[in-house]
Amino acid sequence: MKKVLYSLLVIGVLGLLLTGATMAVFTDQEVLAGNTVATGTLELTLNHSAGKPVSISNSYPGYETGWEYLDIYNTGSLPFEALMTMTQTAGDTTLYNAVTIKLKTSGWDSDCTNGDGGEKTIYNGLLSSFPSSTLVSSANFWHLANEGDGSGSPSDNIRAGYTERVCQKVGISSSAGNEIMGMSATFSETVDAVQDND
Ligand SMILES: [Ca+2]
Ligand SMILES: [Ca+2]
Ligand SMILES: [Ca+2]
Repeated sequence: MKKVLYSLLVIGVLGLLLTGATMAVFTDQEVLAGNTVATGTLELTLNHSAGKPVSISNSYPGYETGWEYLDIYNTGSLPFEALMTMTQTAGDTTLYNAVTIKLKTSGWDSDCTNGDGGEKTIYNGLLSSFPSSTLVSSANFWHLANEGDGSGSPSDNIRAGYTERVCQKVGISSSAGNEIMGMSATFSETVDAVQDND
């Protein structure tokens, strides 16, 4: 029995030696050094016309402001989608529910009022019915920011270094009546910038 074990041990050692011998191969190696990964920045700056935020007094059913605007400026290094949300922050909800808003892009130039063919309506209706997180940077709404967009398809983003001008009018529904007399309401317009992956 001892002899058999000894024999097995010898075979094992020989096996290891043989294996060791076959593993002695030539090798070579080159290194490609200096790979670096860095992240970009996603940053939005909101500018606006002198008439924004609106401060309307003595309004009435059927009242409407002239065109004012918000400029959504991509101050980061990555393209982003711009989404808008309207929120009542104070005052009478009865009046808030009678406030109307028109949103459109300024078209082929920065002028909200010249009615060029690129001016497209984003929303026209009651402020309280404005869908939250509405995409306002789609090329369906033609605007300066997306002209010749090379940052992906669909063209639904604002490129780094570019500005989209969102024109707007605020008014009071002409179907409102005495129930809104002598009231006041305050609202916020929130713009969210979301990383654009397509
Ligand atoms: Ca225009
Ligand atoms: Ca895009
Ligand atoms: Ca997108």
